[in-house]
Amino acid sequence: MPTFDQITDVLSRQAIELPSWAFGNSGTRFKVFGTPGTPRTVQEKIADAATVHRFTGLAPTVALHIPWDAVDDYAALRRHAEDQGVSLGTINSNTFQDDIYKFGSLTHRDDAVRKQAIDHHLACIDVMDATGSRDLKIWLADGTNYPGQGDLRGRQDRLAESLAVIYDRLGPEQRLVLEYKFFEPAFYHTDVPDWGTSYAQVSALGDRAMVCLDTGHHAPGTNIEFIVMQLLRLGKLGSFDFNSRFYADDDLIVGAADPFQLFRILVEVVRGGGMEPGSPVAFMLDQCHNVEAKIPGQIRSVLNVQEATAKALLVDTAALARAQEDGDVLAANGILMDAFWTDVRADLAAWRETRGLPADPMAAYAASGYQQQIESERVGGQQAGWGA
Ligand code: AOS
Ligand code: ZN
Ligand code: ZN
Repeated sequence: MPTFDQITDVLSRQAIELPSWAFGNSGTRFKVFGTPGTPRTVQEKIADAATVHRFTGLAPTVALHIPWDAVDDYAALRRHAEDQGVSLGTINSNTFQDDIYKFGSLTHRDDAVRKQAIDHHLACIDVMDATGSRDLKIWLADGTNYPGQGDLRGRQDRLAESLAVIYDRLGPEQRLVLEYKFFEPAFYHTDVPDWGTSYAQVSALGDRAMVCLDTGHHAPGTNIEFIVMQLLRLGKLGSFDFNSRFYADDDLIVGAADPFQLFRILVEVVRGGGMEPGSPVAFMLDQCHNVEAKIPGQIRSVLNVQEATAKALLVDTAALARAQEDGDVLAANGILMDAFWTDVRADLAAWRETRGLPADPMAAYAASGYQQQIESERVGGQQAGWGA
C-alpha cells in the first residue's frame, strides 16, 4: 500500500466546487425551515462559500444558478468572489420554474417555448463570459407523467436540435455538461433519464459537451462506479454532482449515506485518470441542507470527499492487479477493503497543518465566531431558489 506521503501530491490538486444554493434555506415540499445567518444575497452566499474554502483549502470555486443568483453586473460579482479568495464556477440554467415550461423546455413541441428555453441558455453563456466560468450545466425537468402524453421520439429529436444551438454559442474554452436523472419531477418518463441518453446527446454535439453524473440520480442498487468507469473510458465524464441518498434525490451530505459507495466511485475516478493534472472531470457538490447548519454541512461534505479520495489513492494497485490476474478473488477484494478501512483522519489533519490549514476544519469554524457574526448581521435570509 502506498504511504500517505506518496498520495499528498494528488490530494493537493483536489478542488470541489460548492453550489450557491447549499447556503440558502431549503426544505421539502412540506416545509422550508429558516436557519439563522442564511445569506440574503448572492454576495453573501459567495462569502460563505469562501469561508468553507478558507477552513479547508478544498473549495476554490462556487457554482451559480441563474436566475436565482442573477445580478446586473457579473464582472463586479466576479471581482467580489476574487476578493474573497474564490472564483465563480459552473453556471446552472433553470427551465423548471416558469409556467411556460409546464410541458417541457428544450424538448417542447411549441417552437416559441423552445426558443425561450434556448435563449435562456444563451443568456447563461453571456453570464459565463462575464464571470469567466468554463461550464454550463444543464439539468432538465422535461418529461411526462402518463403513457401517451408525449411523443418520446419527437421530444428527443427536439432536444438534440435545441442543444446544438446552445453548443454552437459556446466559446472555445467553454463546455456544456448535460445532467441526467431517472425521475422527478416527471414520473412516467424523463427526457434525459440516464447516462446513455446524456452520452448520446452530448456525443452528437462535440468534444466540449460532456456528461454530468449526479450521484443521487440513479435507481436504488445501480452500480454507479461502473458508470463512472464507462464514462471515463469514453472520455465523456465532465463533472460530478456529489451528494448522498437513502431513497431518491435526497441531496444529503456526500458520503453520509454510503461512504463505501463514495470510496468505490473515487477508486474508479483514480483508475480512469480523473485525478490526473488536466483531467476534464470537475467535482461539484449538489446538496441542500434542510435541518443541519449550512456552512459546517459544506465543510463536512468536502472533507468527506477528501477522505474518500485519500483512501482510494491508498489502494495497492500493483498487488490488486496481481491478485486479479491470479484469479484470487478474496485477495483482490481484501486489497480494496484494506484501503477502505484505513483511517486517514490523523494523517489528513497533520498534513492540513503543514499547509497552514486547521487540522480540524469543523472545530476551527465553530471556534471562529463567523457563525455568530452572520447570525447577528443577517436577518431574513433567502430560500435556496425554489419558489424564490
Ligand atoms: C436536479 O435534481 C439536479 O440535481 C440539478 O443539478 C439542479 O439543477 C440542482 O439541484 C439545483 O436545483
Ligand atoms: Zn444535480
Ligand atoms: Zn438532483
